[in-house]
Amino acid sequence: MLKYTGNITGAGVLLTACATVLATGVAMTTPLSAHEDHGRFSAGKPGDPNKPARIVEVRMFEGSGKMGFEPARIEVRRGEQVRFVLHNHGEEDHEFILATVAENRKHAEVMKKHPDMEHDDPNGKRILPSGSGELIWKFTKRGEFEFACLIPGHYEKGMFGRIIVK
Ligand SMILES: [Cu+2]
Repeated sequence: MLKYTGNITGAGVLLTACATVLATGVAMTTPLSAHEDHGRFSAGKPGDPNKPARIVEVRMFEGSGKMGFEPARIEVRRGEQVRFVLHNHGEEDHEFILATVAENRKHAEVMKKHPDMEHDDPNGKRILPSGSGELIWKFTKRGEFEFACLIPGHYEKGMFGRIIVK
């Protein structure tokens, strides 16, 4: 068991299907206790489906040159577990990847080189057109995080949103 007794800097490592994405340069100033972080996910940890969760419905859409999520800003409390219910209202695949802004931007660059990469990870899901899916997450750290679709071209068209953990 790793134990962090002080602040860590640049230790948020996102391990997904593309393990090449490192969160170097991501400064985290929140002290972490031993059970809150295993160094794997920056935005908290995978949720427990057997525990209560607040349900947040998120719509994915596209149209008139834009793509996005509705809502694009979600506030949660530290320690809160959220069941994201994702609905793809578009005609293309979309993804919901939960990480820091810096991680998602790096991850998006990797996706440009590997456009056929698909995600089905604790912090990321791909949803087919007219499909839906769920992602349960426990937010263990205060701060600002991001959910984004990293399919090439989608992020640039506005497909990202913020999660504020208070
Ligand atoms: Cu998308």
